[in-house]
Amino acid sequence: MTVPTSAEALRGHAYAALAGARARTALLTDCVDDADLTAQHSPLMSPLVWDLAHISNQEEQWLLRAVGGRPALRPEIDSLYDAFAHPRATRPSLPLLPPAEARAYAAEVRGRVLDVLDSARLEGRPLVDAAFAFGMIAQHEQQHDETMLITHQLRRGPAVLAAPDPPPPVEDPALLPAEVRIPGGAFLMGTSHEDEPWALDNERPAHVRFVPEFFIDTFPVTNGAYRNFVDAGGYRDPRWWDPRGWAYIREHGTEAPLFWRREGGQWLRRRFGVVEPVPDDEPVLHVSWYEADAYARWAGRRLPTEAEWEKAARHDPVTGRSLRHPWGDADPTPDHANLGQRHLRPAPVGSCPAGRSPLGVRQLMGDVWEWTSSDFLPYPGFVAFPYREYSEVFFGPAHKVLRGGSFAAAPVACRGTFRNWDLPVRRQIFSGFRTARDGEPAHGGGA
Ligand code: AVJ
Ligand code: FE
Repeated sequence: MTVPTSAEALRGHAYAALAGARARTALLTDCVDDADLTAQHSPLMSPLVWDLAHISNQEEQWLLRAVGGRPALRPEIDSLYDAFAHPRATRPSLPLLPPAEARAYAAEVRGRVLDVLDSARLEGRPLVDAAFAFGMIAQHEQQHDETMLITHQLRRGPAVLAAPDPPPPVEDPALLPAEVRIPGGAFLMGTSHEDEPWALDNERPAHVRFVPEFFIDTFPVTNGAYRNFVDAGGYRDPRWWDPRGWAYIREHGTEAPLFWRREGGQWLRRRFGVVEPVPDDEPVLHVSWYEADAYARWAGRRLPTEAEWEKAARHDPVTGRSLRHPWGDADPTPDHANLGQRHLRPAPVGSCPAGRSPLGVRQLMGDVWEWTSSDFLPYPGFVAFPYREYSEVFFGPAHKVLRGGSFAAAPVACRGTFRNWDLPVRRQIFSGFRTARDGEPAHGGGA
């Protein structure tokens, strides 16, 4: 989102971002009872009550203690909510704050944080630094809200969340080219705090990248297209798979995206407590990097690199500028992208044509996080900020980059430069992908 520069506007902006995150946290935690909040719905996830107090503990550490210079409110619980001290699977056995206490703690921290935000102390510090901390914490809460929505999807039992379906598609994908040519050349990748005051450390610094000509899918890969891969025996043919992915699907008996099952010749899926036929025209959801990579190979294509994805999303060939979002510099509206948990599913392909990139690539933001072929690595000149554990400790070949944001990603935590990452086996996340291919090789001599 566009971050204003005057102190007063900045204060209002930070206030709105914090309030928006808290409204969503309440939505996700008020709809279930205490037993549900403290239960572990999957060993991949924390109990919801852990996320709830972790959000506020981070807020206390950064906004009350670091920015506000206030004394610690509850230093004794810091280690309980340290994500590095306790793997998710072990969190239910910790002496966590019970739901009522976690909520009281959250309210207490927030009250004092708003006091810090109002107070003169903010003025005395470099505005961008202090403002960044508020933006970072609002984004952190929204990221955990997406994590909690994943927990809801893994939770068994009747539906507790509801949202209207996205409107029908505007464009007919069959009338558009299936892929878009991205011309070879340099573009500016990443961003700076001058252009994007709330950019996280891994998005910085902006730097020039040369990207050779390539072609990229106009839309994310749909369920219908992915089903052809499944029905063609794609999960039984090692030719398509990275050997580590092949070993993993053999070991786990994987034969379709997570939450899919075949019944009477039809593919059904479970989505937030409801079982429904898999809709053909929706971007495929809940696939691992290995599944995305195997589909691409089967289709005679490959995943885009992270630089290719960002160039397809941000490069304006007329001005040579890199835009904040595919559609330009304006904050997202519902016409641009399916973001922010307004719907509990990706929008069908052909939705949100106003959100297309200058080169004509559709639905890059929102709907599904898109796997790229790239490892999560620092940009040249990277500096960890404000703490190594946000990005730096995850750099390396173990994690693959996802781009674009899902239907569950909040606008405040989503932009053309935003980088997400996960292990290549993970598929409980709201992940999909699109494919790419190399451009024509440059010809020597003549022409
Ligand atoms: C950026 C989504 C990979 O959830 O692990 C939350 C965000 N970092 N708390 C994650 C995050 C610290 C992170 N991802
Ligand atoms: Fe966190």
